[in-house]
Amino acid sequence: MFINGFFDYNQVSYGEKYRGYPDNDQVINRLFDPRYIRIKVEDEDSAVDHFQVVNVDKNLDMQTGLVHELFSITTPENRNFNLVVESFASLSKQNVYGVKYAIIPTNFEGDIELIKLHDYVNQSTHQQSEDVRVNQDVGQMQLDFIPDNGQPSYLVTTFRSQQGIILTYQADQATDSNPEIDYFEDDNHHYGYHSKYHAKPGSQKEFEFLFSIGDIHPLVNARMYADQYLASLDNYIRNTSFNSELMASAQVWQTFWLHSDVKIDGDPVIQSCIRFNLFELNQSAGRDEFTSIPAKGLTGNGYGGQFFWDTEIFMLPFFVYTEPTIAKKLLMYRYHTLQMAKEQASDFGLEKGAMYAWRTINGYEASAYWLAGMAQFHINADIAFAVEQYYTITNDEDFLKKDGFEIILETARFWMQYGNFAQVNGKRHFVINRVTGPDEYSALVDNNYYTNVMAQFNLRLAAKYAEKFGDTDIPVQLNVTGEEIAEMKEAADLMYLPYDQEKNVKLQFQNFEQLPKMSISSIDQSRFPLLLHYHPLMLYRAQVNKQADTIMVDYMFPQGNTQDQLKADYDFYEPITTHDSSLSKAIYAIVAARIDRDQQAYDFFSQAVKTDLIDLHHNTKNGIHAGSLGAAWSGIVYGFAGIVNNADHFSLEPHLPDAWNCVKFRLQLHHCELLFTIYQDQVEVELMSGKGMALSVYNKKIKVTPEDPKQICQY
Ligand code: IFM
Repeated sequence: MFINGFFDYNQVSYGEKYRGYPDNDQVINRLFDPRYIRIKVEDEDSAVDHFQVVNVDKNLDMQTGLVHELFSITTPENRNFNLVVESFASLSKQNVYGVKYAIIPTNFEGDIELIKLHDYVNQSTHQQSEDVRVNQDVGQMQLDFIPDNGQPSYLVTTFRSQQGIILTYQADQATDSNPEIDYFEDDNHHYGYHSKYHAKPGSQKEFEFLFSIGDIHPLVNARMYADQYLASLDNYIRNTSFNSELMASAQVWQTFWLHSDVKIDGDPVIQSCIRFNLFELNQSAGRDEFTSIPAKGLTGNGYGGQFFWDTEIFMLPFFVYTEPTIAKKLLMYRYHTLQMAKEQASDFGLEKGAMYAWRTINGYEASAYWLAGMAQFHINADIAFAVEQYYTITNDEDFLKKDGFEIILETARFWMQYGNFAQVNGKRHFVINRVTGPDEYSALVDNNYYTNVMAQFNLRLAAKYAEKFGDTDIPVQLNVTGEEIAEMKEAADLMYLPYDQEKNVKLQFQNFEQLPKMSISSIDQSRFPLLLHYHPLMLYRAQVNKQADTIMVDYMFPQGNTQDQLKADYDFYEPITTHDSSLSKAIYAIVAARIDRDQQAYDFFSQAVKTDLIDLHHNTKNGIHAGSLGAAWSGIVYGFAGIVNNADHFSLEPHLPDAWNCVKFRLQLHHCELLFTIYQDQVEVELMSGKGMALSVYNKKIKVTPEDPKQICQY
């Protein structure tokens, strides 16, 4: 069990620790598995004896969120029984988790005792790995039972981060035909539930439990107000049942699917995969403004459960277009951590601006390998880009004024501080040297194309909104001056963007063309991902990409590029890209679709969308690849449906895969909800709510209004 934002620090030990290196890593805590159950059969005890457990079946019902598992269990004395475990994490009450057991003896009659007691905190997984992406460390937690509460209740506190949460759970007998369940205290003063009954072969008895899991509090508060917190937690699970909570949660899922589902006619495997992706995204997203989406969702502690640019660039588009309230909360997390970003900029030695952490939970940098970590300064512009994307699609002026603009301004200030004006080839330019771009097989380069384009965008946004809010008191509050804005505009206009005139390609960074090409096709399959088999410098010194880098620019800023330019970039970077990062293939799929490389688009997309279901990177055990799940949605919407969303116009240029008869999805745009049904040769757009809007399909203009809500457009 992972709780978003519940983490501990781990001291990082460095061989040589230079100034500014973070002292601590941040690691999401792995709590006990609430499905854990101890079963005694006559004199055999699952906690002591070796019960053989075979997982016969496991299903996730994505419509309701219910996980259904069937285990066949054999005791050392050959007693057989089936155990059915059903569980769900509630979406209607975010604190609630339900688990239900059914026990069915198959070959014996005898006494069965069920004990539901969780007296440990860190669920051990015995994972040993040399993989840098796996987090070996676990937080240190302490578990205290809260006595005499009438139901088992715990206070879990962390040692170093000084956080505390409270949990409690109740048992529900469901029907009178099920054995009674009693609350008990054992000799160690640990509290739990147990039930003992006499069972016959084929008889089925059920036991239900509802957990109520508290919010994260500072340790002192958690201890001091434990009783009060507990009382409010009790409210969530009092006078209710597993089934009622499951139904309530399923209803929320139903609403989610109504607005967010993607229906694909003609490709059942991809259909299931995309739904799994959307399900996981929705499960993992922080909704309290103080958490974001960990790179592994809430399914593993790979990458420490930390937040990266994955949220803003790869996952946020899905939320902005389908669940804008969640998108806003995710952006508010960045607003609430802006203060930390400013502190970081100042500690770093900059006079102004904000420097967001490359990877973090609490807002402070947790990356111990700064070359592929902190130096990925593009995160600042990525966040500003996300603010703009949210604003242009939702027109949430209030957010922009109160929070969004400040993020944009402070990140723009960072660029002015970190970059500088300089002469390049005899011309005055703004340059940003010594940065790491998205591709983690190069580091500390000069003028990374992606970074510079993003910084340019960030600077222009700051200038645009400083002018827009010029008549308000916002510029004064944020100390914005006319000179500052003029300088930002100049920097944006003079931004240096390296370009290879001979090959006609955007250069990943200055002097990239001087590096030797690494021949990926001649490398044995066993040596991928390269990061596990080569010294980083061997990769940094070569033309080899872990993931889309310059191609990110072609994905995010398609306007102003000719087809020839997109093709040249694609043909240059695709052969040197290993896609060792799960964030790569969906992006290549989008650009491939735009340049009519239909088969490649489909191949890249179908691998990206299946990333975790086929365990593409052989590491799903450490958690899902949340960014890739989000990028797969973008693959459909930006790639196959071909949407392009400028601030002032929305258009579609579909490239549907041959196998698909049609794809259907809804988007929320400018307070309207539109249902798109895209066939091989026509697009149907239906206004589901809102005042209506104009858009275009391959340059043909259409308009949907409440009076005329449905338009069909051939292409
Ligand atoms: O943010 C990514 C990065 O782009 C590639 N390495 C893994 C990170 C977390 O997913």
